[in-house]
Amino acid sequence: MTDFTTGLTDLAIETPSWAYANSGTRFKVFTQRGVPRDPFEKVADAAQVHAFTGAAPTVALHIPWDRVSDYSVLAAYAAEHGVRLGAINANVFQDDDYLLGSVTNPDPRVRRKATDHLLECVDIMDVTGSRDLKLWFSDGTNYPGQDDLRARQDRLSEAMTEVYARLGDDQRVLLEYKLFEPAFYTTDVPDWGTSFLHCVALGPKAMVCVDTGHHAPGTNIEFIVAMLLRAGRLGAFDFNSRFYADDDLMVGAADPFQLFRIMYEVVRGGGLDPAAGVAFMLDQCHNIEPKIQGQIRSVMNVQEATAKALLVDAEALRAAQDEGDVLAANAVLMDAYDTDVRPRLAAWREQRGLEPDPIAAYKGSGYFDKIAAERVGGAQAGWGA
Ligand code: RM4
Ligand code: MN
Repeated sequence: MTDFTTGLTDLAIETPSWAYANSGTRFKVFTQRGVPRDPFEKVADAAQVHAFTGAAPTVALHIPWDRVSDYSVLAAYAAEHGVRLGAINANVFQDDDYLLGSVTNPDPRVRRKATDHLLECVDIMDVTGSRDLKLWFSDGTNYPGQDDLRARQDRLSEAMTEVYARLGDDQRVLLEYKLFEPAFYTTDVPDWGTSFLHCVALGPKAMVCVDTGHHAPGTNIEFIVAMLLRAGRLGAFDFNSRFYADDDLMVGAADPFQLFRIMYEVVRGGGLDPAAGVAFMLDQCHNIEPKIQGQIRSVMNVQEATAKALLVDAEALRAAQDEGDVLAANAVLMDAYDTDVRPRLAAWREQRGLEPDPIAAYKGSGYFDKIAAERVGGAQAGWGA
């Protein structure tokens, strides 16, 4: 088991470029002051989250949302701001051609176009130095009989095989699953089992991405985490919080206890060790709250859950489990969960030359007033929904 300080120091949380942009629901995208107009401004905002937390050294890009003419310039800009470019998220869900799917579309022309986009994303990774290509497909069907479910799996496999062959030695593909939405009858990668089967068929550089918002209510996510870590296939998390469906709210907001249980299984399975290759990413949108503060709060929530998980007395737990002492074993876990870790986290920050309260420090920095004044004119980045 990892010790407390090493575990916390190893924990690196990647923030998503899209969290800094305007977002909303299918009813309305609200605009906020100071929102980035281009990927450079998104990276600058992500750098603020890292500056105040010391725990968010990378920022994920979404292509084409974050298309730039020269990715080496964006990578250099990130480095100047103290962060690195992280996972490349391929977007094959916002083009009219994808009405009936992207890589599983019945039309070979559309499949070719989607696969070419994925390959282009690997080209971008070569320039940015990103390790991970993250794939989430909105593909699926709305009506029974609409398409052949098995043929769609074959098409998915064909595209993934082509992309996998294009990966460099140190690059990986992360396959994300989601129960439903936007397809409502079948989704082509609806669950971890489907993702896992494709990953195993592809090879060791294919890993499963667990988006915490992509399960049916009541799903035991920590069990999935334990299984994937055990099989060496937990590639990444997309952290967020859900009350109902894919809410994309701040991680740990609805159920901090679930986040603790997930992080306990991560710790238990050695997933905090950087060598395990688990990427801890946020996949969130801040529709009504300030975005940079929302990201800082989210990083802190993951840190708090992790700190509690690291406090679980492994020896006492094992002893209680071996004795079959159900209540004692449960109490060991609850003791850790019930510990107020905020003073320890404040001390950890101070040891690293950071302010103990990142939100207060960010608010006092004047950064928001500066971007609100400077970022006037131009088109704010957003989902365009
Ligand atoms: C999807 C999925 C992907 C993310 C998009 C924005 O639901 O979670 O990870 O790229 O949303
Ligand atoms: Mn996601």
